[in-house]
Amino acid sequence: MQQEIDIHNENRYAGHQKLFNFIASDGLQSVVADVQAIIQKLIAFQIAIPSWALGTGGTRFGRFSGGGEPRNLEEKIEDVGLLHALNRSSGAISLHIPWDIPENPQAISTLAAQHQLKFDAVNSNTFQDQAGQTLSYKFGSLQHTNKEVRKQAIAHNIEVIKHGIALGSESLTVWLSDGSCFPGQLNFRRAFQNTLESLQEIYAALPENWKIFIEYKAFEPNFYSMTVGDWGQSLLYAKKLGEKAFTLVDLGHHLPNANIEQIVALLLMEGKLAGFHFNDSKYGDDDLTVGSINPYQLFLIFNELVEGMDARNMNHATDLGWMIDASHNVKDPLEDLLQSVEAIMQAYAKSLLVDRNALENAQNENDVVRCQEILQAAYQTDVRALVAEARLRSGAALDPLSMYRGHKIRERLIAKRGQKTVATGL
Ligand SMILES: [Mn+2]
Repeated sequence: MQQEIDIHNENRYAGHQKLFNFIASDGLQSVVADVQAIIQKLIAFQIAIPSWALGTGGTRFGRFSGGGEPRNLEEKIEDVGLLHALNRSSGAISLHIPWDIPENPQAISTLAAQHQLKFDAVNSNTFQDQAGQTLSYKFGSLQHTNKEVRKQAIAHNIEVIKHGIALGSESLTVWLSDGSCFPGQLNFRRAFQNTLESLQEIYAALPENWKIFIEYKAFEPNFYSMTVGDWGQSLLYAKKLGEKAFTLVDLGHHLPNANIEQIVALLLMEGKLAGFHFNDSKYGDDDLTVGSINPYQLFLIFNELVEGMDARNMNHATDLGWMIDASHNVKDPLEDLLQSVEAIMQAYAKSLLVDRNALENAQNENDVVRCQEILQAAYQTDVRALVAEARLRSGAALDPLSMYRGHKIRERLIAKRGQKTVATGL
């Protein structure tokens, strides 16, 4: 693969060089920026890929499989390895248990290391019943009125932690579908208390260096109440649990028009922001390609992230967990993930261009017009050549998507795996 990438880059080098020289010399005049420092930050930035995004997603109406989807955990790791070889920005995979139970952790670790991949957060699943499961999660898991169901869900989460330890993962993400569909169904206070007590037992099982991420979601699959429905509820749990507990923000898990950038700024200020599930949406939890609907919002979120992390002297690349959580039914999942990673890198690069001192001065002077000009000068800068230069320097392809298509990678996967394949969990 590396040889093919080198040829691809040689063929595109002259064109890229022209664009990069322009942005490095003239293109950034409207903003204050240290080009070399930005490129180093872009090279260091890695976005984890979830194991469930590698197959074509579906809706409750149906699923239209693509060909050559990964059939098992090994092939999922190969797919992420492929993405990482193309962009050098996808250096981690996030596993979902029980969809991806590593039967042989040693072999799985070795395979991941061959692709230079790390294991990001492990994800538990108490939102569906598995074959042979004793008790049902139909009416919730950690919140359940029946203590035996809660115990089963707690045991599952502890099991997930054990799988994670075996692979070198260092965090557990808990997303609960718990809630109620109709008024009167649930005593909110009791549901919260049950959930908190259950989380406390899971928290007690965390290794010393681990974190637990509490992901919230406004609605679906429950449509009247969600027991971890918004960032306030998640923060309550995280604060009550202790210093290893954090809030995880999934962009699609808000009500329409929520000011996510403000939520992010305040969680960071409180030291309780764990990380991100990136996606985009027009209506709800649409799970669309990152940056496909509202790239300006994505930039504004990154603007708050960079400002907030710098204020706390945090390492952009390692102090928060960055992950894509998207899936849908009309694109090649690998092409979609390449687009998502590119959108994230561009938003991050633009946020690094914001003239922080000028913005602070303008804010202090209440010069609203100037504030907007400063933000938009960064946002409107074409940073594609900067991101491509970071890829070039890290050994990735200048244009990952065209390389993926030009080398007929999907066709090769179909030839190897077959036309009709279904990824576990889908
Ligand atoms: Mn998510």
